[in-house]
Amino acid sequence: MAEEAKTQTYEFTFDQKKKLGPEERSSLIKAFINYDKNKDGHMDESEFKQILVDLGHRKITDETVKAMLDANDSDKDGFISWNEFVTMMGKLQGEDSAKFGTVMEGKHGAIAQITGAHGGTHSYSLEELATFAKLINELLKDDADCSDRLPMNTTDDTLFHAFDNGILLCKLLMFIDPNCIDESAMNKQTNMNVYQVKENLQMAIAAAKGLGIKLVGINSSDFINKTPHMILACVW
Ligand SMILES: [Ca+2]
Ligand SMILES: [Ca+2]
Repeated sequence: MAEEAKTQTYEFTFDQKKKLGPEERSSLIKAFINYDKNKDGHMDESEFKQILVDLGHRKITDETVKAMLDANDSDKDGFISWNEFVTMMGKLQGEDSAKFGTVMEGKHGAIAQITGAHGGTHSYSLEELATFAKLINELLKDDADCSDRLPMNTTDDTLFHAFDNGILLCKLLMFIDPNCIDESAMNKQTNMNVYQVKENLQMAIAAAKGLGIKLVGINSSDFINKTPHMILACVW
C-alpha cells in the first residue's frame, strides 16, 4: 500500500474523446510529456511558463504565468495536472485558437502552430526559426543600420518584429546582390511612419522579384502586421 506506483496515465474523459481525434490526443500526450521537464507528472510554474512562451507570449511576466496557472489549477494544488492540462488546451482550441495557437509536437520538436484569420493553418518549427535568426545575426552583425535590431533573440519570435521597418529585409537581399537596392533611397530614420516603412518594403519586394525570388501572395502589410507565416515564406 505504501508503495503506491506513481505511474502517470494519460486518460481522456468521454467528453474529451468526443472532441479530440486520436491524433490530437496523442499530440497532447506528447506535448505534456515534452513540457513536463522533470517528469514528475505535472506542470510547475517554470514548465508552464515555457508553454506560454512557445505559444507566443514571449514577454510574459512571472505574475501573469502565476495568474494563468491559478486560473487553470482546478484543485488548487499549485500545479497543472494532466487533466487540468487537457481541459485548458481544449478551452484554448475551442475559443481562442486564432489568437493563441496550439502547442503540438512536430517532427522538429515543438512547433508553434498559427491558425490564420482565414482558417488556414501554418506551422513553423521553432528550431528553424532559431537557426534563421542566428543566420541573420551573423550575416548582418557589422551593419550599422541594423544595430538597433541585432543581434536579435534567437529563442523567441523577435524575428517577426525585427522585420517591421523594412531595413532588415533590404539588407538581407543586398547580401545576395549588393546592387539590387539603391541604398540611398532607403528610409533609415528611427521613427519611421507607415509610408516610409512601406517604401522600404516595396523596394525589398521589387528587389526580390528582380533577383528571381518568388514572393507569392505577399505584400508589405504582412511585414507591418508581422504575419509570421508570410514573413517566413518570404525569407526562407
Ligand atoms: Ca513537472
Ligand atoms: Ca492542480
